[in-house]
Amino acid sequence: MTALLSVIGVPSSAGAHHAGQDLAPAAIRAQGLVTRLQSEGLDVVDAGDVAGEVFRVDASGASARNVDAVVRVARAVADAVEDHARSGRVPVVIGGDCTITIGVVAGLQRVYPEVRLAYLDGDADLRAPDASGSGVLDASGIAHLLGLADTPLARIGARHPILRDEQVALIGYDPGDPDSVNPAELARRPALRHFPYADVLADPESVARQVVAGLAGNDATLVVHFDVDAVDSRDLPLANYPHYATGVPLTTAREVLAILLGAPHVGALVLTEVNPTHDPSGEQLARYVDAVAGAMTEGLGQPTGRSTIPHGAP
Ligand SMILES: [Mn+2]
Repeated sequence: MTALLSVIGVPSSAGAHHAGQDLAPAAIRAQGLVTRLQSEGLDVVDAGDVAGEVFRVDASGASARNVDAVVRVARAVADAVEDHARSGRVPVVIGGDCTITIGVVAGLQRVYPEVRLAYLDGDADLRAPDASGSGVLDASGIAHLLGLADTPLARIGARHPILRDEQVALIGYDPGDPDSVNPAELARRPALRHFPYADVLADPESVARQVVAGLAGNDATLVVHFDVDAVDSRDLPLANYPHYATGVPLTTAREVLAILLGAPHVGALVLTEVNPTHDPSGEQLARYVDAVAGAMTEGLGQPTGRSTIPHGAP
């Protein structure tokens, strides 16, 4: 059987630098993602949106800005993801800022015993929000998942830390961004697989296959996260926070995504950081939807080789 997909929108910019990403689920649907996947023969239902949040300036001086709203959205995502996964479906979660991926992982962990994360993103997101100075939670997802950041967002799962180093692969990050990655932290974490964008540019297929070989299999359930800022903004200026002259072309991101989505058991796909206000004509969004839908058709349209019905659920 092929994967049974549930599209879940998360109209939230709570954890971002400013509003805009809250508009992405509607904009991506308007570009025809769901009907395109159905026309490719995939079994897709549109499950609608969870309750989102629009960015507001947090003038409290908190080091983790808007954390209450971010946590509320992440918990709602976890509940929706759990429901659909228990029905044997693969949630396709359309964000929304990157903090929603924490909710996706936490929700799947209620259903599957071993959840792992392939994080295709222009950022390593390894800094705690207070260390970066901005307090923007959106740029600290991996730090929260691995327990390097300890805000209420790190405690939404049944486990703490939510993931261990060996359950995560960073793909396509900019190693030169001091707000996102500390080389010493990576050096202290040899089990954390990491492939900066230059590695992906040099051999995207090899990187993607190494990630699949390292994370998938042995009853692991893979979450695939795709932040559009993994793509060089010169090619596709859709990312909420632009990344110029780093990252990879859209065609390369599509190639990597297709291989990741072809892994033995993909439990969820998360699409983040699209800000449709950057593209009033929808021309760039159409390219994005074409790439994502193409990768999903290649990766998820293949027979899974195993049932997606959860087993060993608590
Ligand atoms: Mn990013």
